[in-house]
Amino acid sequence: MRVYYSDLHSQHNPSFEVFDGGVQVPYLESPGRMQQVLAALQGQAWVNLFDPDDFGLDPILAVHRPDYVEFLCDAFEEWMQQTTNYPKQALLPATFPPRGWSRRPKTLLGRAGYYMMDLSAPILAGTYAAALAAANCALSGAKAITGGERAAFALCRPPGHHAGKANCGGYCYLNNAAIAAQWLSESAKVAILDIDYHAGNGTQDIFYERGEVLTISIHADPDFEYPYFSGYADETGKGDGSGLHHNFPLPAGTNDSGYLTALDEALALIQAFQPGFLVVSAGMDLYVGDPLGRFQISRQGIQAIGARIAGLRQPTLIVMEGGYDNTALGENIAALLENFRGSD
Ligand code: SP5
Ligand code: ZN
Repeated sequence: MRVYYSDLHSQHNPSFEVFDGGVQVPYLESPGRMQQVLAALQGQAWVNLFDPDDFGLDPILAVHRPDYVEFLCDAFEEWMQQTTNYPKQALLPATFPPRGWSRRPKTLLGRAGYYMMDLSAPILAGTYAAALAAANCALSGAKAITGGERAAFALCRPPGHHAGKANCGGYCYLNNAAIAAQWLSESAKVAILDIDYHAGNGTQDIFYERGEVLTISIHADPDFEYPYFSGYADETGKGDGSGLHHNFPLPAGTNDSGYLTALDEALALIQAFQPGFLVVSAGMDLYVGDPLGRFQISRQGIQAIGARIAGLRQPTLIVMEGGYDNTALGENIAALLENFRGSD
């Protein structure tokens, strides 16, 4: 299987994040995550590692608003040019607009508040380059499956599924899976299946009113879990996208059998849609040991999830999203991918 990976992610290395209650903790979405996955995959005879190709900005601008991409590109340099009476590390605002305030301010901190949904996507010197490289990994994997590969894995960091048309948040800046899916949709219908523990609010936002891409997310119920404001069962698409988005909110403590029941329903929807390509947003924070998750999915459960998705027999791009139990992350990804090996 072709695996796409770029070292550029390591330049994006925030030192802290803010948990609920205002507690600062070390940033969970760390460069070390990739080392764990690489270590596990390099031990597999069926894995071939590649650098991504550069697809330029067009496929990114097909899902993200141009003013947002320009902000991501320029923000850190602008931040460095500002004079402050406090130390400047990452660009991270502390003021956010209430509902209904749609004005886009001129000041950098105003724009940062406008484009960020929370405090977990700070912008550092290497953030934009890392986000671009991750998007190129997803696009390169997409290109591989249009070329006849049975499956490809995009080892993306930073992750993407919380990034919407014009927002970052939840460790995400550019929506790698959405960018790849939109690119693939020029050749055939596409389905995105998001198995990250958290609702894929960014992917939902991007495709909500679009007809070419079916989007499905299985996740912790936003009634108790981040991202709180999106991912409910009654959000099913609008306009051209009407009926083409499905959320499966699940309770805390969901185990393998509960999860696989929801997954089977999701797979039936994909089968009925008859896509030409499948994109999987693969967050491993559904694993029982995850520090951010409250599901009870075992390693065997993850392997079963992979086997059932592979059973659709669609050309499949698997895109790395979350997963924060670093000691288990690599083996979890290997278990997920195992059933997508080609017929060699
Ligand atoms: C890509 C991805 O998985 N992003 C997830 C971002 C989640 N951020 C919210 C963190 C909420 C922290 N709750 C503390 C629970 C500690 N047991
Ligand atoms: Zn997640």
